Amino acid sequence: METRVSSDKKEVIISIDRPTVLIGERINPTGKKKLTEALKAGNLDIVRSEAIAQVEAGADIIDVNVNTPGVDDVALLSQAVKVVMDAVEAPVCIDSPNADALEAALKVYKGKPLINSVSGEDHSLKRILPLVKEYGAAVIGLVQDDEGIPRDADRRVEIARKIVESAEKAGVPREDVVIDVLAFAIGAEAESGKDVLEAIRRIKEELGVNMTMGASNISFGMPDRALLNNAWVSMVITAGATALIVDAAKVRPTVLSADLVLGRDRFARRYIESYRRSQQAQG
Ligand code: THG
Repeated sequence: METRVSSDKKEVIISIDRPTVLIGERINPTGKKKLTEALKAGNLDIVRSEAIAQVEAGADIIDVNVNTPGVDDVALLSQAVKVVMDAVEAPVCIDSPNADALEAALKVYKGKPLINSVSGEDHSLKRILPLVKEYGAAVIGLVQDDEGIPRDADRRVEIARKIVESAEKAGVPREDVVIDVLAFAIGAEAESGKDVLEAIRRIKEELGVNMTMGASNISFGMPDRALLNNAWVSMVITAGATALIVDAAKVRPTVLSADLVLGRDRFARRYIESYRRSQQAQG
């Protein structure tokens, strides 16, 4: 199962037979005061510099989200996407809860983007899947439906199946759907980690699709978030996640280690290359 996304200069393939794909999460105003203020002022300098910094840190795809109160998402998201296309070769993950903003950005994008996201809710499937089809994109499918985010593995698998089947009915092949199993904060839902890992294993076996995950949701409210995020990243990769939404600078060494151990880094090429680069950086 290969999910292909691209810019006009570069293709990225998400597959269990290849290294884990990193989707850089940093162009997102959530919790970032400076970026929020800049976006409200229509200033996209940070968007440009964050795109470049994330690619340097090893991000393969750049998530672009400018959604915050006081910002006209429909106008600004496409501008931000253009800035990122201009700054880096990496493909873009177009991220908005607003379908009109997604559509405006799809119109200006050159290549095959990832759309973040559709959910299992009927209104979302109905609105987003035709866009995915029309623009020939790939899409992240969030396992939540009209009843919210499910608590157990069974419901997660069920909703993932509903999204994949709805996509196929809408003319979107299943390789263009990347399922996001959605983890809760471990501080709020102590049992959810196990359920999410089980859901990943079952979706891999029963549906065979690629899977992604926001790797830092798990650690909200806990001390030493980086420690938990890194442990979690190696577990979800082992279970079958193939693309992760992350701060690449903070988790890449763990991802490279997991890929190496799982036979997804032939001749340890990427692991050793990254080690050499970090040695050079230290002088
Ligand atoms: N699944 C999908 N999309 C997603 C998520 C997901 N998009 C949003 C989010 N989760 C992933 N992106 C982020 C962006 C920012 C942060 C975490 C995840 C974040 N911000 C810090 C904060 O809130 O405190 C500020 C960090 C900083 O300045 O360095 O942590 O799960 N499909």
